[in-house]
Formats: sequence, structure tokens, C-alpha cells
Amino acid sequence: MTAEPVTAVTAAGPGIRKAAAAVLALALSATLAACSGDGGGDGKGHGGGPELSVSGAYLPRPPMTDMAAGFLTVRNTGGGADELTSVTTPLASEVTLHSTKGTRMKEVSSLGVPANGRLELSSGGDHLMLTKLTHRPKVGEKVTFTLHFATSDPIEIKVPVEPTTYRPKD
Ligand SMILES: [Cu+2]
Repeated sequence: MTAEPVTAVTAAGPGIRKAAAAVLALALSATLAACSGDGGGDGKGHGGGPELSVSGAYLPRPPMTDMAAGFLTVRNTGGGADELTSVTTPLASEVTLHSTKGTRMKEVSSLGVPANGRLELSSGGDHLMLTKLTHRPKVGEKVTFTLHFATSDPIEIKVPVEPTTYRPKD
């Protein structure tokens, strides 16, 4: 009675190890792909969770140190939605998320990043509001922003300071 199951387990052994190795290899390549930054991706949704990348970030040079605005685009190539919940930066003691409806803006607790879609923060639209700056940043300076999300890991970016009247070309 005992010999038979043992034989079966031994026979299954290498097969299971092979399968485990394949799963591990898959997990590693997925991790490497995620680490390649905006990497272009394959453009397809991946069913499960959000897959975020950030582009086009800039900070117009603020006229004073009391307030600055930040703009960027969060792209989601994954099949799950996410939310931008907060942003932190050494430049400001406080960063709030502002949603703009028409000409009125209001502070919100999060901004949605739809599945297979994007969150665009742009001049005249939704934006980041930085208050109580540690200094007035110069054009060309790079400011570190850390973006925090409801689901995805935080994303750290370097945001270039542009002239006060700068508008991105599209
Ligand atoms: Cu605002």
C-alpha cells in the first residue's frame, strides 16, 4: 500500500518543479517589464490590476513661494481602475488634488485613473496644488514627486520646472 503513493510522488516531482520554475520565470519577467518605466508596454490590457505610467509632468515656475501648480498624465494600460490618492514632494509641505468643473475648482480626496485609460492633469483642468513651498524653484530644476495610489505602488518622478507661462505643445 505504501509503496505506490511514494512512487507516484517521485514521478510527479520533476514535473512539479519544472512547472514551479516556469511560474517563477514568468513572475520575474513581469517584474522586469514593470521596472522598465514607461517602457511602451504592449498596449494591451492585462485583465487584472492597473498598470500605471506617468508622462508629461511639469511645474510652471511659481511667481511666489506660497503656491505652485503641477501637471502630468497618468496612463493605465491595465484592466483595473486605480485612483491617485495623494502626492508628496520635498518642495511643498502640502499638496492637494484639485478637480476643475468649468471655471470652478475644488479640492478632492482622489482622482480616478480609469482602466485602459488615463488621468490628465492639465492647465485649466484637474491639477495638483502645492502650497507652503520650501523655496521658489528655478527653471530647469527637477522636483521629486511621489504619487500614491489606492491600488498600485507609489511612483516617484522628477518634474522639470518650466517658465511660468509654459504650455506643453500637443
Ligand atoms: Cu486649484
